[in-house]
Amino acid sequence: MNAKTIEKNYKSAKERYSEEMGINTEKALQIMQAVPLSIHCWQGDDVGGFERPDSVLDGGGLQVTGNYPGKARNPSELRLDMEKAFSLIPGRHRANVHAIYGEFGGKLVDRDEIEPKHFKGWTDWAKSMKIGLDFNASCFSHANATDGYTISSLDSGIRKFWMEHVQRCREISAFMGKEVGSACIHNLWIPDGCKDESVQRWAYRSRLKQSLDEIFKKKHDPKKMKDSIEGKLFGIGSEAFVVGSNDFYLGYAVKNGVMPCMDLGHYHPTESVADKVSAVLQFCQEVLIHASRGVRWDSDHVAILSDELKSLLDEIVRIPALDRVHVSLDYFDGSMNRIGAWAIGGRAVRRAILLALLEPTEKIRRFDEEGNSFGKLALLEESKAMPFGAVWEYCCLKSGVPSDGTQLIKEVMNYEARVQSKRK
Ligand SMILES: [Mn+2]
Repeated sequence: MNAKTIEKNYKSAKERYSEEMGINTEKALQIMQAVPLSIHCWQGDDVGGFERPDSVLDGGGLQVTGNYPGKARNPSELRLDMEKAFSLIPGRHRANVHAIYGEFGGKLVDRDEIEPKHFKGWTDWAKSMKIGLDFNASCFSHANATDGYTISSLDSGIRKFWMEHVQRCREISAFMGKEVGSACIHNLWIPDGCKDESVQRWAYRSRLKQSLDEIFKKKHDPKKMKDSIEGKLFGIGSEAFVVGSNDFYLGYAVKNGVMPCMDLGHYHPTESVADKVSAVLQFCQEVLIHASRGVRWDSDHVAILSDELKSLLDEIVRIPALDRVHVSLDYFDGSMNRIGAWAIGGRAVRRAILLALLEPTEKIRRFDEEGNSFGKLALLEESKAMPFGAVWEYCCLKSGVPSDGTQLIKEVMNYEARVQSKRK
């Protein structure tokens, strides 16, 4: 669509939102674009990382499916691809990095040996891009994780190895936050659990608690880094028992003042993360959201504008808690163009935020308080037919990102032909 039509459509949409819903679209766009969205680096190379030249996942709870050509093979390709993805999503971005993405100069630096200097490439890049960074310990795809346990392991040597890794990752996070001038969120997810019945749930969980206590003993300046912990229902190889369950981490988070991380794929399929936000924020100052999409299970499909994502952002905006909820993408799909996968997920989150901000919440609330259930439901329904698309397209136009599907697909396919297809 041409710029003139987009401007014209926006003008009429703006008037309708203002007159019928009492909503200022300019203000909504301003707020939506200011919300930082953390883009995960691991979509770009199927969670391969740069530890070894032949980096492939070797178990430990993660499975990436698909073998679409053109994945990033080194740090400069990955960052170039991320820059391309950023250019397709409106708003303020951050980059989310896993520990296996350090730059080790061709040497094997084990997980318990990594240092801030291995991530200088990322901080230099983030500074040049004027974006924030987030970070994650990588407690998987390693010889010390093959039996399925890391910091809750029975083996004290294994526990020590992974605790050292996580502590170093927290140091690196503080370094990143200091370098880029924005607090880095360090998220901890561990695969610990087992395939079949466990008679040792208590022992594993009490070891996990001890390990976390040890890890979090060292306090970091919250202006430089913040901690989050991510629970899960089950994973591949941990179908029967996951040590770090939702209940475990929520309890730990509340008691110890760390952030819980809620991943849209980490709950029972009928459980709603949207419903959890207003509960968890009564007791936790901040939460981290991992925008993913489970298809029947935690399958890490590309986030789309699903009812689940939409109602989650509705809730966050209604509270209002956009300043207490951090949102990151977290999925990996190797079956399609990887930049396209980033763009779809990032645009979906942005759209969900914008849709939430365009909801006439105050009017709906008034009906609710007057006991007019019909009015409440009618306005919720009718607001779905408002010209949201015109506001979105205008936002994309003004941000210099593709405003429609034709343009988006063309951009991605051109980059694939020009850059990704040359990677053999
Ligand atoms: Mn996650």
